[in-house]
Amino acid sequence: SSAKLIVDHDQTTGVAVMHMQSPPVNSLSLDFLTEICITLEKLEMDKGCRGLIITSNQPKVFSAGLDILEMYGKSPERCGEFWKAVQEMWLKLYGSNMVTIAAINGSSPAGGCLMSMTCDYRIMADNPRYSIGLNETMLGIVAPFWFKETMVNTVGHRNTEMSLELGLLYKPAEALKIGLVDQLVPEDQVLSAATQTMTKWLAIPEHARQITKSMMRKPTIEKLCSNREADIQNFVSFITKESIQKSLRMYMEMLKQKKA
Ligand code: CO8
Repeated sequence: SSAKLIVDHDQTTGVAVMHMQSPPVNSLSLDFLTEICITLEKLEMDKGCRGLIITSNQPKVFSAGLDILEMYGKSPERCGEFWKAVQEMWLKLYGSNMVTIAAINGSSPAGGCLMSMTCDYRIMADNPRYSIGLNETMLGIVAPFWFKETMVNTVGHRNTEMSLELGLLYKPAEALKIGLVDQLVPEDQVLSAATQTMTKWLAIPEHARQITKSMMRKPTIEKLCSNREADIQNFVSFITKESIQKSLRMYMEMLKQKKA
């Protein structure tokens, strides 16, 4: 593994832990997405890997979501390439045959929340400073249909409608209440809890579990697979609009001010 991803693959248990460490906040740039996809592909092909835990090595943040700088001031070609990589990561994670568990040890907005929702199970650090959700509307952008459907599949239609319209970021306790995460544990126990849960999931007859997972997720996956090019075109024409570029600029300025 290279610098931005540390993968610990325990050959005896068949469980790999993927630690994201792309400073400062694990934002998903084209490079980072590509690296994640290559790693996922390798693990998926490896018969000795049956479970994957995703976590962060960055303090306080699981992932800040898509790298906003990849969507700002970039050429349409570059935006298209970026979006294709976002699709690719989602397809690999949502369609994985492995048991996938998100060990959410920090904030997880937007793309970070999407990544978490592709997993079979989510464990979050019980720290009220952290939040998780699809906050796209707060940036003046619209979560694509497959983000929306991943959330509907996780927390139901009503919770998704309210979340997306208001761009809500939930504290851990609220996220647990609506089922956006499955379990809260003290911060220092996120990884050990994920390992424990993994053992339970890996005890289920594997083939039956995989077919069941595929049955649950197939309609959403197929919808993107049969519309990939149109979805890319849609993203590119939306994100390159002057008004949307302006919204992103304002949002980035707001992030900087919050810091000062
Ligand atoms: N992309 C790029 N840079 C980022 C991002 C990001 N997503 N998030 C943070 N940064 C930068 C900050 O600007 C800051 O930069 P600098 O050091 O140069 O000032 C640095 O990372 C550190 O950030 P903070 O100081 O804010 O760090 P904190 O630990 O205080 O907070 C948070 C961490 C909570 C993650 C906070 O940074 C945050 O809220 N970030 C914004 C998260 C966000 O809103 N992401 C949304 C991205 S959009 C997305 O994922 C889906 C888009 C779907 C597109 C659909 C269009 C059709």
